[in-house]
Amino acid sequence: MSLKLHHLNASRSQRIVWLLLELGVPHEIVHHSRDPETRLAPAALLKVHPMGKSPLLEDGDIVIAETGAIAEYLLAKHDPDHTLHPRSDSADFPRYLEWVHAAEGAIFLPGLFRFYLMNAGLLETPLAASMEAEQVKAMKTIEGHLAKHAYFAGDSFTAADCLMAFQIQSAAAMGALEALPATKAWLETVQARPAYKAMLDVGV
Ligand SMILES: N[C@@H](CCC(=O)N[C@@H](CS)C(=O)NCC(=O)O)C(=O)O
Repeated sequence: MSLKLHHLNASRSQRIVWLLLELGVPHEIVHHSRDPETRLAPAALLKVHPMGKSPLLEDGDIVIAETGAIAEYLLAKHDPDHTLHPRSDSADFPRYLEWVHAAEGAIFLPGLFRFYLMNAGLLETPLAASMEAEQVKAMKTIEGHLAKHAYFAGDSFTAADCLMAFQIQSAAAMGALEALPATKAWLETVQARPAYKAMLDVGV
C-alpha cells in the first residue's frame, strides 16, 4: 500500500479520509494530534512538508499538500469511471469545479478569518462584523444552490460534497442550519452514506 494520509485530529483533512473511503482505495492513515493549547499541528508534519499542515498525502516518493489538490490527484488516479467527479464535457463540470474551489475559497475564508479574530479576542470589531456578513452571504448562497440541486455538482454525489461538508458541519454545530432547510437536508443525506460513517469510525 503506497498511499499514506497524514491526518490531524478535528481538522478539515477529514474530507480526504472520507474521499479515500468513498473511492475504496487501500491507504494508511497516520494520525497527528493538535497541541492542546495552541491547537497547531505537531512538528512531525513539518518533516513531511514545509507548511506542516494537514492533510498531506504521500504516494510513494510524492508528497502533496492542499485538500483540493489532493482530491484532484486521487480522483485522476483512482476514479477512472468518474463516479465521484464529472467528466470535463459534462454539464455538471463547471459547477463541480466552482464548489471544489469554493470549499477553501470565498465560501470558507470568512468563517476562518472570524475564527482567528475570535481567538485573538477581536470579535467586537468592524472587521469581524464584515466577516460575519460574508459568512451569512456564503450560507445563503449554499442554501439557494441546494434548494435547486440535490448535491453540489447537480443530481449526483461527488467529491465536491465531501469538500463542502466540513464548513456546513461547523455551521450545523453552531445551530446555523435551522433556517436553512435545504442545507440541513443535504447534510443529513451525505451523513447517512456508509463511507461518511466509516470516516467517523476512523477517529477524525
Ligand atoms: N488550504 C489548506 C489548509 C490546510 C490547513 O490549514 N490545515 C489545518 C487543519 S484544518 C492545519 O493543519 N492546522 C494546523 C496548523 O496550522 O498548525 C488545505 O486545504 O489543505
